[in-house]
Amino acid sequence: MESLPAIRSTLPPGRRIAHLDMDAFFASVELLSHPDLRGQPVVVGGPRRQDQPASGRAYGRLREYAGRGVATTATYEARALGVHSGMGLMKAAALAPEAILLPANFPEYTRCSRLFKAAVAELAPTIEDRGIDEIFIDLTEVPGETVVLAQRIKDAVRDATGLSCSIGITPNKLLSKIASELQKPDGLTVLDLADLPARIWPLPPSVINGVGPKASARLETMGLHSIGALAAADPQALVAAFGQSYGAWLWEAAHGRDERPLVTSREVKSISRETTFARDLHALRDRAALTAILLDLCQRLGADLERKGLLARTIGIKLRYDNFQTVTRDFTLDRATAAPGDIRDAARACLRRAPLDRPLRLLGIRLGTLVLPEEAAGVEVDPFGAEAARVSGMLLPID
Ligand code: TTP
Ligand code: MG
Ligand code: MG
Repeated sequence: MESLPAIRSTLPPGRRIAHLDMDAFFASVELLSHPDLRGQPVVVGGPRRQDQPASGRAYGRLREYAGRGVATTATYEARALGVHSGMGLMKAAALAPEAILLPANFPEYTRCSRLFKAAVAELAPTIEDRGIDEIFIDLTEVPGETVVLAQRIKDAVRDATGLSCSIGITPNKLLSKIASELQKPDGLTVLDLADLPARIWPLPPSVINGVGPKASARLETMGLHSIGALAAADPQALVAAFGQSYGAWLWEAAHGRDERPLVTSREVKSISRETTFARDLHALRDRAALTAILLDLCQRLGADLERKGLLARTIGIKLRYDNFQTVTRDFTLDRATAAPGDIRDAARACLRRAPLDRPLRLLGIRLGTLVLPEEAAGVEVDPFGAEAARVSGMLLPID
């Protein structure tokens, strides 16, 4: 073991933030079960698995595809032919007719996603989940030299999944997100602010997360084709063109400044309260009594959240029937809340999805996906990370 002072002396001043992104994620997962396709152009997308021809048939070629499906992703061999995520498969077929087309298998991608995140968490526990194939990792307090540590993380991901990833490490999330792309696939890029002029400024503004096609086009018309040009621009001109907040942010971003903390999941995973009734209650006949109990639970949970300074996004109910069978239902809101009224509405939505024909002995409410208010406010839009509002339910054995 290294001694603590030695470790400390290897830590650079400021933060050390990693962004890890899996390489050609869906396609790479497919290659794990189709190793014979390694080295070939492979595209994932199109028809659902159950609509595929019976097994035993050779893989489908892109040229045989007819339809309106799009590519979710493609191997780097297919990308070399011009195919990319989001491209219509007919267009992709024109570029890469001999490429193999595989249908998406989301459960398997989710399984691999959990595996790689768990492997990283063993080495560095402060992680922000950014979607199915990427995370930020705060390495500031993790002992070890940066490159050695990054390599250890890459090895752990490969051991856990058989997959490669790319990592960028810089003082903040903004730069790390850019850096992880710089040497894909299987990349490892460490940058500090002194590297900005050589490594970041030549890049187009569109590589900054938050600069979309519209802002990019506007910057083009202003003659600002690179991040360096943006950094050298008059910040007042940016504010005039983009408004105070976005204009100022653009200029700060071009200078590599970003103080945002990682948004990690909370230690407290859930808060719940439940009431066992004095006598069994029936959903219809005892509606008033049940409503009063429900409102009381919501009030108390609202107070629990307030005391802990947290907001909840997932609201679940638990019902136990007279035969001791237990049922749960949950509902994930698209924004976090601590308001008893929101909790009540979500709990009611859950109740409508539960069987209510037997007498009940217990009602419980559980709050999950707990966040701090500043995290809820700073939620960024990420189509692959965003958990869509969902309703789920399952039947539990007697507990
Ligand atoms: P990305 O990380 O954007 O792409 P990637 O992992 O395929 O390739 P790279 O090596 O450049 O990181 O997205 C992760 C997965 O999300 C991707 O494998 C498939 C899915 N995805 C879509 O379904 N549609 C899309 O438009 C994009 C961009 C990704
Ligand atoms: Mg990826
Ligand atoms: Mg990604």
